[in-house]
Amino acid sequence: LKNCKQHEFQIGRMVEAFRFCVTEKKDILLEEYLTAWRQLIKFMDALGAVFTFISSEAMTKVNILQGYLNGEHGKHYRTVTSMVKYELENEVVNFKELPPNHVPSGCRTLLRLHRALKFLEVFLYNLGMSVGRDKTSEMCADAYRKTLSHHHSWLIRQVAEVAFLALPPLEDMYKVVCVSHHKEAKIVLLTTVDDIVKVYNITQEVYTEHGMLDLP
Ligand code: 1Q0
Repeated sequence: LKNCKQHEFQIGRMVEAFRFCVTEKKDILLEEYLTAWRQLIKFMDALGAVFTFISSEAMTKVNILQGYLNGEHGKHYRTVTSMVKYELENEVVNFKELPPNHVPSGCRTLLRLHRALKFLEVFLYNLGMSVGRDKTSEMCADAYRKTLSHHHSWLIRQVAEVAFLALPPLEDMYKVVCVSHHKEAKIVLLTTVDDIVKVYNITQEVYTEHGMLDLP
């Protein structure tokens, strides 16, 4: 794992994007949301080949949404609320399972990232609250079991558990957030968690309101 000055991931840039994506009207700007995700993906890639499988899965979701944003109905995809409204009105939200060759809706695609965001929140919280001697793999597994694993098949859960074992130790993770000691890391990580929570809650509310938390 390279340190923060060398590699491209900067937690600061990710946080900034998560912060910027919240509008005054408490909506989420999709473009900024995807920017934050691209930063995260860079980080996962920097962790090594084991995580490429996970990051490319996340990238697929980001690309689907970016495709809608750049597409002919792009203006309807500016925010989460406008996307939901547009897809509901045009009946492209697939409430039922669709054939595999069908292009997934923006709503179901964002839901996958949204669920993963909960995992990230809990993982960063665990990292921030750790007292220094905890294992990153255990903190990661704990976060995963409490969150994202509920939405994954048995097979994917096994793959995830194996990947966690390849996580670098805490000090190396700290280097990524550009901090050298524990107290500083704690502040950076817990501030990040706050910003993620805000984004998560807004999306969660929109999806709850429209009964879209279980899109297949
Ligand atoms: C760095 C640690 C990474 C830990 C990743 C945990 C998640 C593991 C499981 C991912 C398996 C993905 C395989 C495919 C899953 C799909 O079935 C699923 C649903 O999609 P679909 O189309 O089949 O209905 N897809 C997803 O759930 C999307 C999953 C994306 C995972 C993104 C995880 C993001 C986490 C990043 C952690 C970064 C930590 C940064 C810490 C920096 C500060 C020290």
